[in-house]
Amino acid sequence: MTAGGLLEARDEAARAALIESGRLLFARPCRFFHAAQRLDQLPAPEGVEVAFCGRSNVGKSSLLNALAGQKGLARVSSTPGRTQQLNFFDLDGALTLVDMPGYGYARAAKSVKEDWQGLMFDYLRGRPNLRRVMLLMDSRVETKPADLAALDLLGRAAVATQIVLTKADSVKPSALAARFAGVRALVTARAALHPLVLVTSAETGQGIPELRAELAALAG
Ligand SMILES: Nc1nc2c(ncn2[C@@H]2O[C@H](COP(=O)(O)OP(=O)(O)O)[C@@H](O)[C@H]2O)c(=O)[nH]1
Ligand SMILES: [Mg+2]
Repeated sequence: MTAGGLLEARDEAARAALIESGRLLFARPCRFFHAAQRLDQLPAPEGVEVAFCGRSNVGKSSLLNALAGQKGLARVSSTPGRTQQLNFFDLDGALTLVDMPGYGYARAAKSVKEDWQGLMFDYLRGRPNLRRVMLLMDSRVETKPADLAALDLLGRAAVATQIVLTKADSVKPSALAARFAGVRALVTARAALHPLVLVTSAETGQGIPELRAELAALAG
């Protein structure tokens, strides 16, 4: 197995091998196993953990369902901003996926502080097995102050962060290209961000094999 992610794949064969290991990993059963509303409720920090975050309604639950190939795994809701808990999913003992509460719903940047100040920041800063946070951004929506505030907070927590664009199917190719360029500029400006920006759609499956491959590289 390739040690690094897709960016480190030396050639087409290495890339194909990584994509295949991602496919195999996510062919294994995935199940919800824990919810935490307080720090003392976190499960034991065992195995590799990757957390997913983003603004409410960004498509986080849909993306988790698409990754696992299970429609009802994470709840998909059109009424955002409800749960303030961390939901833990076990991918057959190989990887733990964490669904974080959405931030920034109808309340500008300071809501990141309010929503995330306690449990979220403590979790991000103190979780020894948290290997990466995938920060999701909507292809249809420009980068919001809440996203920048979340990136600041992730930086302060010193968590490796990678940006994933969602709902790529919902914009024209020209708009998608512009959004991608904007996010790339953001990544270039923030050295701590992973250089590879993934473009995904839970509707069409675009980018899902690549995201699985990135996660497979982390799971090792
Ligand atoms: N067109 C399109 N809509 C999506 C996609 N992913 C999610 N959505 C829609 O966006 C809304 C919010 O999705 P959800 O997964 O609940 O977002 P969450 O709040 O971040 O968990 C729902 O109405 C979804 O159907 C996608 O890839 N393409
Ligand atoms: Mg959700």
